[in-house]
Amino acid sequence: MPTTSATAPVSVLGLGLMGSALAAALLKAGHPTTVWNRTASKTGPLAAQGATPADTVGDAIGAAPLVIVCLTTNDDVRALLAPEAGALAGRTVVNLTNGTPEQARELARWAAEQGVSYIDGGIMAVPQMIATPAAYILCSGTDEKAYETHRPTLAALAGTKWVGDDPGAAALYDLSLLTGMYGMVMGVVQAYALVGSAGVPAREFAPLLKGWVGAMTEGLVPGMAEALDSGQHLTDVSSLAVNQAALPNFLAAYEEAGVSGELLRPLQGLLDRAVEAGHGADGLSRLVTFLEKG
Ligand code: FVH
Repeated sequence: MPTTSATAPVSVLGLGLMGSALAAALLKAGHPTTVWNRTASKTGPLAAQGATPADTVGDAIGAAPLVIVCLTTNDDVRALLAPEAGALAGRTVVNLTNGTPEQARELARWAAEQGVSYIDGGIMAVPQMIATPAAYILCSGTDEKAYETHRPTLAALAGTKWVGDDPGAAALYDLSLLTGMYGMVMGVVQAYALVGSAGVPAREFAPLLKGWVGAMTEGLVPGMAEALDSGQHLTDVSSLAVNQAALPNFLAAYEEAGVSGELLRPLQGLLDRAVEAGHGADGLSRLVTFLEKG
């Protein structure tokens, strides 16, 4: 993990599961850390670790040149920061709240109007991963210099990846990565439901499922990228036609087992459309082009 300048003060607004983990990591790295949360009692455990609880948002903002925000939604962020424009002027906000690219751009426009440096971030970690080598934070915005200035402080939380000067870029990458995660998680949920319907203990099935999902992801992710970038979707792995023919078996098996097929059923329509359009010999990468609205 990159080194961090432990003397740089920082303020954290929002002490939910993630905000608390971020503040704790900053404290552990030696940063003087001021914390604020709407429900003030959540500052207690961090104060015990050395944080300074602020009575008001304005006090927290005034305590550091770098203000990290991690709330539930960007509407919450906007509502919290809008009355604090004066206090924020000249400081840098790193917003690690989940949101859309357009929300990030809007916040960046608002911040620029107030003389605030705005960096949008996407945390690729759960709270328990903060300050471990597996965690990283995607960052983007129009002020790369501010990012470079505060990068050593952010390094106390996770590695950082700058993904460009479009403030929406971090959210785009974040949501795309989380999309991949949700697809995988939903597949795992469906698999446990099906196998569990026959009384197979989840713990017994877990090693098989883990190995299979891992092996599939290993080849599929780079293979699909190759097909998409080259436009060569013909496959010798597994054609859309053969997947189209097999999918009804999955849906029928769920029915037989008394398990809902709602997670996978939409795939049938997508496969049908692609095969009917003459792409039966192509691989699954072709489906990406059928999701594009154009
Ligand atoms: N937890 C995770 O694994 C993921 C990892 C990736 C990033 N996400 C995003 O991080 C944001 C916060 O998530 P969280 O897990 O910390 O969420 P909570 O524990 O529910 O805490 C929410 C905090 O937001 C405060 N809050 C909500 N609305 C307002 C508001 N209108 N004004 C001020 N603060 C607000 C809330 O305050 P309180 O309820 O304690 O008073 C919490 O501090 C989120 O975008 C994830 O998608 C986490």
